[in-house]
Amino acid sequence: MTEKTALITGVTGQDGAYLAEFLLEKGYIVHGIKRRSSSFNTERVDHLYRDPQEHECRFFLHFGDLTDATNLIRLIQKVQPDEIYNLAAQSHVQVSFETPEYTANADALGTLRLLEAIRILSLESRTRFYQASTSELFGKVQETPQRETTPFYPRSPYAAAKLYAYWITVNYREAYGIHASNGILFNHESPIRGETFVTRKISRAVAAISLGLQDRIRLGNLDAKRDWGHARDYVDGMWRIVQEETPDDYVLATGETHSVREFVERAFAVIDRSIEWHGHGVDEVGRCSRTGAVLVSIDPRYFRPTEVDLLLGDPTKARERLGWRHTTGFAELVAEMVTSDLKAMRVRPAVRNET
Ligand code: NDP
Ligand code: GDR
Repeated sequence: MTEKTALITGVTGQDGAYLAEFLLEKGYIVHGIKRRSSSFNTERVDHLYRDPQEHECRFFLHFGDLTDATNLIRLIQKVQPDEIYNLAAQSHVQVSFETPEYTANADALGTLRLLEAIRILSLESRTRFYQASTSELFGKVQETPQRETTPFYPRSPYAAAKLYAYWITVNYREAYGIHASNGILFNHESPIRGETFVTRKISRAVAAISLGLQDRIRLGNLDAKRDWGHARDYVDGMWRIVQEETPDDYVLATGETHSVREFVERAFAVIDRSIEWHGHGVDEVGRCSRTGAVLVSIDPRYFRPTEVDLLLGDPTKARERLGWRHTTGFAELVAEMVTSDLKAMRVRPAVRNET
């Protein structure tokens, strides 16, 4: 069998890093697109990097951006990928309310630019395409558990942009015969999750509080419920979707849901600390709880103009057709994230808690 070549957009993100590692282990040549940044932004993939001059080098990074069509066309022409995984996105829901136009440009039009590049370069029958679609498409609850046939109702500029990306992927599959598929992935986390998503914000706070670097955590909506899995499992699912003979759209989820409050409780249980919950408007002066419990305060800054209250996925189609199922459960995920942050923070103490 000839060696396959994959191109990953968003390779410097959580999923990009796990996927690059997964594909390299499978013997792929992996090309990733990274953005120019004024500070280092390749920390998650540095361990995979080799000097391109080295004989055995199979991992390559290129500068690029989803908002730059000429760059994408040139890169795809150069790499001639068998598979493109479009993971790049402005992926923060709350930030999308602040930067709606940019989010649409990168997340919606960026997807179109990649699909057009495939057409322009006449790669329709060679290059398979994976689109990182999201459970945020389901938004306002129409049905639970949510499955491939559940109607979409986006609740943020991010979700609206991803809705366009979802449908343009379906349309290019139907119109031009491109092997293009959507993975509708529910939340998935890991020790390398971005620090401003709620799970990692909590696991880092637990570590900082445990080491005496911080004495409280401020959060938004504690009642939101999410179907949280481990990113390692989900990149395996992405690959399985692309290997199917017929392109299609699949939900990847654990089939279990938990509230943000439950995540907090389980995370502090790892360090055996009790919690004192404070509603918003509580005095900010008396900071340490008299009981020695950890303070969790509600901060309206983290509320969203429109919220997604409940996500719970039904991964039956993926299980039956792809043989995919998650392997890491909720408790194990929380413990892994907290333990990893405790270890990291002992070496490099750090407190930063915006967004
Ligand atoms: P991250 O935010 O960790 O990574 C996003 C990646 O996209 C980063 O590499 C980022 O680069 C890159 N990026 C952002 N904007 C651009 C741009 N304009 N041009 C090129 N690259 C860009 O996200 P995740 O790894 O968590 O998610 C991967 C994908 O899956 C995203 O599309 C996300 O929306 C989607 N998704 C994620 C889920 C999850 O629970 N994690 C669930 C469902 C879908 P940089 O490092 O420079 O910021
Ligand atoms: P989400 O993830 O919006 O589901 O999108 P996030 O972790 O940001 O929020 C989950 C829930 O927690 C509530 N919340 C807070 N969220 C953040 N970030 N910070 C807080 O302090 C806080 N307090 C409470 C939120 O309101 C929300 O209900 C993620 C991203 O990875 C998307 O790219 C992806 O598409 C979806 O998951 C599936």
